[in-house]
Amino acid sequence: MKVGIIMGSKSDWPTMQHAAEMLDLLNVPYETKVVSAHRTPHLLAEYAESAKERGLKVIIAGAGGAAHLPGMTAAFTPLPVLGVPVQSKALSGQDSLLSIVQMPKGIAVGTLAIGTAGAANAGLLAAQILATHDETIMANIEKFRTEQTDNILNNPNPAE
Ligand code: RP5
Repeated sequence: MKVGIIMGSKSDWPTMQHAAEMLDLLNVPYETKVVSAHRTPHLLAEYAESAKERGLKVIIAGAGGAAHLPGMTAAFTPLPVLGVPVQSKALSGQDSLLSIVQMPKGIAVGTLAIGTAGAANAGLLAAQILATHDETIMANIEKFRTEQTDNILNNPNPAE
């Protein structure tokens, strides 16, 4: 597996499945797992500390509310970590976003948009990181981008 997709709860899956779907589309192998910074802190440490040795290249971490999972994962691994703020019920994901984005200098998390767009783009960005050293994935990304552009250019009428 090249990408690890982790999330704080099963309830995050409807959001995080969009990261998995993007990786499926681009033919990038990944694994998925529930790992909670607060409810399973030892599992988080074990997962992040072993990720590089297990061959993962990028980790996507999604969480909502007091969303410490991406930052704590980044603290335990030198791999790039992409954080997805899950849209919370109480504060619509503003809490998740601010929890993930305001990392202290020295430990980096690449923070995506709140919700499903952020999850899909996390999958895309993970593939783009891998594509710097993988021509097959690069070709898949370029095909995806061309099709996306052509789809708009070939369907310009919004009322149709
Ligand atoms: C976070 O708390 C999870 O990432 C999830 O977004 C949120 C709510 O979790 P559940 O109470 O639905 O399990 O840790």
